[in-house]
Amino acid sequence: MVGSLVATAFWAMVPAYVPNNAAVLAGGGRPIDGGREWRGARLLGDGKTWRGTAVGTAVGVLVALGLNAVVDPASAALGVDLPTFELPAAVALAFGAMAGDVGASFLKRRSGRERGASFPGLDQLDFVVGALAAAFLVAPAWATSVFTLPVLAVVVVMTPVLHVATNVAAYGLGLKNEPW
Ligand code: CTP
Ligand code: K
Ligand code: MG
Repeated sequence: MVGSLVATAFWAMVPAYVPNNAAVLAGGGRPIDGGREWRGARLLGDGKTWRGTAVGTAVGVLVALGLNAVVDPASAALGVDLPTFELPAAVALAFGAMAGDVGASFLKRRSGRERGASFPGLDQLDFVVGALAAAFLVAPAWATSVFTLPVLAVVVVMTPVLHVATNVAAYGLGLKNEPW
């Protein structure tokens, strides 16, 4: 029961988990805010680039399509009815995750935090809020059937744990400048 909830929650969120990590690898180039400032601080900062956002979104969508290709054997192996990603849902999860992260940077700059500064809570859940909001907006029937209340509860508890673990690993591997 709990195992199948965790499996469903993880599977359904993979297209939202992948983009931020892909952006770390792909980042660089022109910042989205073009260097502009607002009220004495950068609008978003150099950590939010067009390339990172585009590549992150694309990789998230491709991963969702890859999961679709193996949904039957994966469901059979786990004994869980895992969801197939409708294309609009896949795009919403991936782009929503990136947009949530961009929104968080906007809030970080408004609160005087420099690029790379941590904002506990926001750092771990910004992309979850963005991905889920976009999925429920763009593909409401799909999102409602996949993200039931128990699945949402698992997502909210599991994501920060996974996020902290991946970022510490990425920092350890020298891929990220900070362990958050
Ligand atoms: N990145 C990017 N575009 C994005 C998100 C991330 O290019 N939309 C890349 C940047 O190289 C960024 C790195 O991934 O520095 C790590 O992402 P993140 O931790 O979100 O950015 P920070 O540099 O910490 O900046 P901020 O304080 O604004 O979060
Ligand atoms: K971030
Ligand atoms: Mg950071």
